[in-house]
Amino acid sequence: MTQSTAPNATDAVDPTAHDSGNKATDKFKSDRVTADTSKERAAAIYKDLLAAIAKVAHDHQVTYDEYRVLKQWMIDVGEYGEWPLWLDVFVEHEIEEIHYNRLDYSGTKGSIEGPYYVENSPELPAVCEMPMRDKDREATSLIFKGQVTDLDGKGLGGARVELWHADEEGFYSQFAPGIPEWNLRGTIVTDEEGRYEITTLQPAPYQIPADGPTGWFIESHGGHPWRPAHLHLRVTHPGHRPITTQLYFQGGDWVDTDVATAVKPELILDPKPDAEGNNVVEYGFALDVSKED
Ligand code: MBD
Ligand code: FE
Repeated sequence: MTQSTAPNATDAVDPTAHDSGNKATDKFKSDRVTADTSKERAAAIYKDLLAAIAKVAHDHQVTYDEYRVLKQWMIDVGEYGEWPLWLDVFVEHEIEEIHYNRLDYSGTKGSIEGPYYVENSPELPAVCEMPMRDKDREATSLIFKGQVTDLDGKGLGGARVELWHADEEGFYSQFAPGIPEWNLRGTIVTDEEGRYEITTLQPAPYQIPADGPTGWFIESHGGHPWRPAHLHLRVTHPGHRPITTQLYFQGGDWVDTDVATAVKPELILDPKPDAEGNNVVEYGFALDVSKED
């Protein structure tokens, strides 16, 4: 594997699956996770998981060659650091749905976090422009405005709207080389009425890296590697339940066939051009109150 290293932060270097995968894995590992699962529950999950695997192997009469290919592929996913990518694309949507149903959650719909969230992005005022490069300004601007409220529609001042998304080439800062650290990442703090007006760029669809094991997996069964263009958001306010979600664009490519199965009809924006040719859209977030899990 040849590793490209960016000589300086402004050089454009093509990202590799190996590079972005390992960055996502390093980020995930930096925060050692735990769950308070009982031994009984762990045993029940483990038993059903192995039974599901055994059933698939049996139903399809999986051969030794196929078993060895699976083993090699799982080793490759680890070596390319692509477990965060593969899991978030193919499994997280189910966990997300369980999460919201279990909590009996009202308010704006959630969606998956994906592998590219980074906490503590720079704070920005309620009316702001996202950190971006000159080349990002050549893309169509997106003016995204709205209000964070509680379930009764009361504005929540000081709410934090964390926004992160890919650039026009589909690349995320901190996971592709040659992009400034906080490009297209920010934490917008709402005004006293909970409002915000954010100028950013219209993101592009995202293609799963083709040159790594997640790409090979998709290719092996004739799937497509695309996610529709999307904005990632995490909206928080003290005393309210945080929400992690994504927003999509009406009529955009792959909206109906997201490889990550993370589109919901309530999360589709329909921006309209203003006199200057910027796309403008209003979308608000309603937060439920905090309940015990
Ligand atoms: C993404 O940008 C993303 O949002 C998800 C869920 C998976 C891979 C890339
Ligand atoms: Fe994404």
